[in-house]
Amino acid sequence: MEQPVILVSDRSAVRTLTLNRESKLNAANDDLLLTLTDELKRADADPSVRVVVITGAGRGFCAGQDLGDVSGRGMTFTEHLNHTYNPLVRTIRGLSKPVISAVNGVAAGAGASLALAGDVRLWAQGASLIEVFSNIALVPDSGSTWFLPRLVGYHRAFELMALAEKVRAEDALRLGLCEQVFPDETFRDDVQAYAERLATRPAHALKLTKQALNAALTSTLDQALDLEAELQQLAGDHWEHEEGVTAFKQKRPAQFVRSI
Ligand code: LHQ
Repeated sequence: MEQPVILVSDRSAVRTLTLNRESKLNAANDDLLLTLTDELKRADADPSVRVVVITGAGRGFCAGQDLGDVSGRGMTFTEHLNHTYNPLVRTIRGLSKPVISAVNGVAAGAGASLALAGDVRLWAQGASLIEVFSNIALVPDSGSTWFLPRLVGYHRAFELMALAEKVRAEDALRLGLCEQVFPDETFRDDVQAYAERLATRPAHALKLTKQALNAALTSTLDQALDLEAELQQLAGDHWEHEEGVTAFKQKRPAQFVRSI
């Protein structure tokens, strides 16, 4: 029987979506990309899920487009990106819940974009990222040209893209491409523990925070101040805010998870 391209598992309000084409370092075909996008939307709509983790099976995170699966599809490059990768990246950034890119191994090409797209990026010690596109004379896509210069500046982004050099975990941490690096041996448990901690945070406030940050990346200060004022009203009117203030006054931890 054929293996599912995306494995779905739930533990303690954390949904883990595992790219599952291990023998090809989870290189992406259309099935994988469309299924991953669908699963993200399902996770967003499921009230039992508070955090989503995207990771890879085996030793790779994602080697980008499956180069054995690109010809004869009858789609132009533009159509292909608009049909598969672009909706996926938009879904990740637009999800109302935090998405963790749990980079367990090599992330190359569009896989590197996927590694950068999460709200939180957690890496295994042995993971690496390669803007590999120029090796096959393509332009970085799936958001890489947007994410990378915002993280490392124009010039370092250009160098990484032009030379397709491998960025290892300790450099990724230094450059701001990830938030945490965990040992390979304990990586999956460490990611789960991190995700469970994130899942205890106020979900509604984090949804609005994500909205504000995403908008601020392309807005003026004036626009950001206006949006903050608008979103703060929504946060302030929510029960999470009342609970946070009450817990503070009662000198106890706030309880932001309510049974559904
Ligand atoms: C692969 C792949 C792969 C198939 C490893 N495909 N099999 C968007 C729209 C339209 C068209 C084009 O592209 C895009 C966006 C993109 O993502 S373009 C970039 C596409 N990706 C690449 O060019 C990466 C190609 N792979 C590599 O450079 C290396 O495999 C990396 C650096 C990722 C890992 O190197 P190693 O750790 O040395 O592993 P390996 O090369 O031995 O790969 C292991 C296996 O995985 C091997 O198969 P085999 O049967 O020989 O064991 C590879 O053929 C297979 N594989 N990437 N993208």
